[in-house]
This record gives sequence, C-alpha cells and structure tokens, in this order.
Amino acid sequence: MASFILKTASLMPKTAKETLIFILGDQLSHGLSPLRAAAKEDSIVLMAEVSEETTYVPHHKKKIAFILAAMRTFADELRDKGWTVDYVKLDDADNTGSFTCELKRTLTRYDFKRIFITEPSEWRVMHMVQNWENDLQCPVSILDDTRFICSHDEFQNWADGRKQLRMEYFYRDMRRKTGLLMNGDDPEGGQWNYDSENRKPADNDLFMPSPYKTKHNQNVKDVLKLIENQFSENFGDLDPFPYAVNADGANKALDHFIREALPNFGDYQDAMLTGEPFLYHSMIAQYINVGLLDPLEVCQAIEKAYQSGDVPLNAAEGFIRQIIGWREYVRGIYWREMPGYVDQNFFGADRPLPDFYWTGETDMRCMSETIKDTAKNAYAHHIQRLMVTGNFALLIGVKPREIHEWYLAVYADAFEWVELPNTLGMSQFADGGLLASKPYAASGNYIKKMSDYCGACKFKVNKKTGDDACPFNSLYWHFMDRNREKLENNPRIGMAYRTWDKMDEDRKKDSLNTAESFLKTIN
Ligand code: FAD
Ligand code: DLZ
Repeated sequence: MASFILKTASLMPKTAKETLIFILGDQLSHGLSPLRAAAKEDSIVLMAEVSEETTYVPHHKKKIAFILAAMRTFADELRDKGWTVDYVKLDDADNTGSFTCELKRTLTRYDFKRIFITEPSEWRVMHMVQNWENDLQCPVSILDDTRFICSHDEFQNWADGRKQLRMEYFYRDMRRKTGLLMNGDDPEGGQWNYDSENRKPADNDLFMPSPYKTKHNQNVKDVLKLIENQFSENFGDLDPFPYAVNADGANKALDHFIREALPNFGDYQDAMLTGEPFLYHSMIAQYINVGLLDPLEVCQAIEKAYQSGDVPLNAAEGFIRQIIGWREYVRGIYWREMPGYVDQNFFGADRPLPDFYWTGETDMRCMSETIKDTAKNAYAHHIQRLMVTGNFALLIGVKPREIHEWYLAVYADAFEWVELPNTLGMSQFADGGLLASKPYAASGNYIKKMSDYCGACKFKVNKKTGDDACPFNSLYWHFMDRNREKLENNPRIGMAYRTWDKMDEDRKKDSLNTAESFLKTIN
C-alpha cells in the first residue's frame, strides 16, 4: 500500500519550498533552532507519530499518550502562528512507521532545497539522521539544541584532562555560568550545596500538596482513545491522565509546584511514604524533557521564589542543582560516552530482570509500593528509583541493559540521554565509577530510615538472616562479598569491608546462605 502511494505521488508535480523542518517528539519548543533559522512562508514543518518510536521499548501507556498529545497540540500552536505543518498521525492509513520513510514520503510531494532538524537527543536517532543526507539526496543541516545550558563543546572542555568527572565541580561551574544563587563570585549563603539538610524522613501527618491536574483538550481525548485501542497490553494505567500538553499548561504546573510544594522540597527530597508517590516533588521532568518548559527559565522562577522569601535556601538550591547540575551533567556524560556506554557491565551482572518489575507482585513492601506507583502514575521519585528498584537490581545483579530498558519504558520522563546515565552509571555502577564515586548499594536500614514501608512488610527489616529477614540485608552483604575484588580499593567503601571482616564466620555464612535462598525464589 505504502509503496503504491509513493509511486503515484512521485508522478504528481511537486511544490517547491526552501526548507523542510523536521520536529521530533521531544523538541516541542517554539524557540527551537530551525524555527528561528527558517522563513515561515517558505518552509514546511513535518511531525510524525511513528511505530518505530512507540515500540522501541514497551513504553508505559501514559508516556506514549503524553508525547503524542503534546506533539499534536504543538502542531496546532505552530499552525496558529502561521507555520504550514504536515502532521502524520499514528493511525493514518499511509503511515510508514519510521522517521526516514515519512521524510521520503514528504519528499515525493515537495522539492526542498534543504532539511533542517535540531540534533536528536538520543544517539539511536542521531545515527539515523546522520545518514539522511546520503539516503535522501537532499542537504541536511543538524542544528544545535540550544535548550541546554551546557553545550557539547563546553562539557568536553570541562571533562578533558580530569581524572574524575564529579558532578559537584561541574555544578559549581554551571552556577557561575548562569549566575543562579550567586553573590558575585560566591554562592548564596556561603555554601555551594545544602544536600546534608535535605534528608529528613516524612511523617504521615504532614500536609501534602495535591498534584497539579488539568482539563483534557481534544487532542488528549483523541489520543487516549488511540492508546486504549492500540496499546491496551502495554504496561501501566492510562487513567487518570493528569498531564498538561502545552507550554501554557506546563507553566501552570510549575507555578503550582512553586506555590504548594517547593518550600518543603529540600527537607523531604529523599523521603518515601506509602500512598504519597509525589510528596513535595515537582513532576515537571517530562515537561522539560519534551521542551514544554525551558530548564533555565524554570531555575530562574525558583530563584525568584527564593528571593521573595517564600522558599528556604536548601529547597531552592537543592532544586536548581538537580537541573543545572545533574540534568546537564548526565547529558554531557551520555554524549561523551555513547555509543559504547550502553554495553558497560562493570560487575558482569547477568541475572534477568525479575518478572515482578512488571506487576509489583512481591512481598517486599518497598518494591511493590514503588512498582505499583510506577504502573499507576508513570512516575516514581528519585529515591524510589535509586534506592528501591535500582538498589534491588544492583544487589541481585540484574543485567544492566535489562534494567535500563525497564526504566526507559516505564516513566513518562524517560529519554535515553537522561535515563541511561542515571540507571547504568548512578544506579548500577555499570560504568565502574565514571559517574558515581561509589555504588548506591544499601541494606534495608536505609529504606527503614527514609520511609514507612517496612512497618507493614512481611519481611522484618531488623532481622539480618532467615526466611523472614528483609532480603535487602543479606543481599547487601552478598553483593559486597561477591564484588570484593572490584570494590575493596574504593576509599568510600573500605568501612563496609572492615565491618564484614569483623563479623564471625557463622554470621557471614548465614547471611550469604539467606541471600542465596532468596535469590533462588526469584523468577
Ligand atoms: P524533582 O525531584 O522535582 O526534581 C526536579 C527536576 O530536576 C526534575 O524534574 C528533573 O528535570 C531534574 N532532575 C532531578 N534529578 C535528576 C537526575 N538525577 N538526572 C537528571 N535530571 C534530574 N530523570 C529523567 O528526567 N528522565 C529519566 O528517564 C530518568 N531516569 C532515571 C532513572 C534512575 C535509575 C534514576 C535513579 C533517576 C532517573 N531520573 C530520570 C532522575 C530523576 O529521578 C527524575 O528526574 C525525577 O524523579 C523526575 O521527577 P520530578 O520531575 O518530580 O523531579
Ligand atoms: C518517545 C516517543 C514516542 C513514544 N513516540 C514518538 C513519535 O511517534 N514521534 C516522535 O517524533 N517522537 C516520539 N517519541 C520521542 C522520540 O523518541 C524522541 O524525540 C527521540 O528519541 C529523540 O532522539
């Protein structure tokens, strides 16, 4: 069918246009480089929903719905601004299913002098785009993505020649560059980082802000039906669908966060509470990642709230650090290390991902809460990702690629450039310490301290061995013991090995046996 259309279309006279602008699903910004570089009257904007993208991992239903609804709404806004937009819907009869073939199909109808695209955020797509000029016989300009604070060159210059690439030093440079929370050359309050103030556990009787919700526009209504029809077997719940799908709505969600939750963001950043998946987090990563919010403008709004006295410094600094520090830093690492990064496996971990990552059906309360929150909301906050599901996968030795693909599938904010370094580097230490100075491996005690999950758990967090002991306790020592050769020279881990070495042999054996028996119950 598609080839018939291509043939008949190629017989028709073509319309001449200067520029074809191809906009991807995470490039939904009105200030995007090609939209600034090309003339409206002489350009066609192409946007395409394609099965290649909706299926490269088994995305959460909400994630696909969010991206497609935001793409359609962005296309409407471009038309309102006077652009001519060719929009290909996923269920259009002629849809060929890939970016390259959709581009070819457009080229059968128009004669373009050039194609403009903003650099794709992921290596997989960048690789494809780099072949277009040859494939399509049309000049292709890949323009910079100016929506980041640190360019690729700047990151390379910062990283080159350093023995260790630690986020903290990069972050300080980004503070200096942006001037955020700076007094001349000095950091506001005299300290660069207030992380030590951001580790309070949360209590059930704290006032919890309600998350931002918005009304569904027609695009959302149409896309929700499409997802129900075409992706009913995918992971997660589609309903409720709370997301804003344009910049205006995303800015309202940001304002809601600043008003309702930011003042407590710092204190409770690491806390976990049953039935409160969002706590004082912002839930804006998906908006920034697709371009509905600009990261620098977000940070400027946070700084303004701090300057007006509404928000304490530990909250404002903690939040700004996540964006101009971590977010920019992981992007730098991703582009510096790809394409080999995805294959790193420092510990040689080879266990398949347990099935319960897709169902939440496990007696470990922390795991079932986090996975069920994930299925319901396409969201879990950073500590749930890092210290619960990530920690568990690390301790049992899941293949890094399998846990990476899980994170890439299940969160609405998941795009490989940000997800991969967080998963493979920070959470799984699969890069051997390029990104993190030590593995984020922890026993049940950390989860007990930072959450209320353990109280109602079938396993006892205070027990170290035996069938009813919290599995994180024995798994922690199993992980440390089996990876000793690779870890014992790490200065940040020496203490743990000294504790292990002081334990009597029977206790060590009990611990390893408990872990072994538990591992046999998985999958
Ligand atoms: P908040 O807690 O309110 O933080 C504010 C903002 O800071 C976020 O919206 C985000 O833009 C930024 N941010 C915070 N932490 C990080 C970080 N470590 N790296 C990059 N940006 C950060 N973030 C993603 O955006 N996409 C992912 O696919 C993703 N995968 C992750 C996988 C693992 C294993 C881990 C440990 C973390 C991952 N993160 C990812 C980082 C972080 O967990 C999410 O950005 C955050 O939970 C999103 O929720 P929020 O918007 O409420 O963030
Ligand atoms: C994640 C995603 C999905 C699910 N679907 C589409 C799509 O149909 N069309 C599109 O342009 N983008 C989609 N995306 C986002 C892309 O995967 C993302 O823009 C690229 O991976 C960036 O390199």
